[in-house]
Amino acid sequence: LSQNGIVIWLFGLSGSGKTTISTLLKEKLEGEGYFTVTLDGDVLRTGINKDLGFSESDRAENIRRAAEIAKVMLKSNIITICSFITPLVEHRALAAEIIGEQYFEVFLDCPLAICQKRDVKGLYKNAGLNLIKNFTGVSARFEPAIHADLIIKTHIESPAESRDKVFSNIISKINQ
Ligand code: GGZ
Repeated sequence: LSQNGIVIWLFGLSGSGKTTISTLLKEKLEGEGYFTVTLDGDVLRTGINKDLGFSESDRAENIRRAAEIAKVMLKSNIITICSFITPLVEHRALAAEIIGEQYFEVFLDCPLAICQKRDVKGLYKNAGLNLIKNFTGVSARFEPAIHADLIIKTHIESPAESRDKVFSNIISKINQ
């Protein structure tokens, strides 16, 4: 592959747009001829991470495994787009440490109230009724970015605008 690998780590609340942006970005990168893989929390939790729940330590293990997979991809110059809530500063620090210099962190900064209103899967409703415990933003901590390479406000801009913003920020790093 003539491309340089990178790990684009999208984080933010459930409903902040991680999967949407990830899918759009993968399509765009593939359209331009770059080999791209996506890793999604929701998906990994049905397979390799199905033994994990949502305590802070299980989330850390979820992130650790995902980051280790992304690191393997990186060795083969693959572009990996990771979508995980990654709620705590220490979770992001763990991913950054495992992946190293090709880690590119993107915060999907969308207010909780808007994520709750979107509620695509009805999870916030159930979390509010206490049918789901430890739900991020409702009954589990979420720490906003203190360091992020890029911050995207998905409640203000369109998914295509957000995708283009990420794309233009990483393109020079994969063409080096
Ligand atoms: C947060 C939960 C929970 C709880 C189930 N808290 O929006 P979704 O549904 O499709 O994606 C969310 C996904 C979060 O998994 P991650 O691996 O990204 O989380 S973390 O990085 O914190 O490990 C959500 C669903 O799982 N989900 N229960 N209690 N999200």
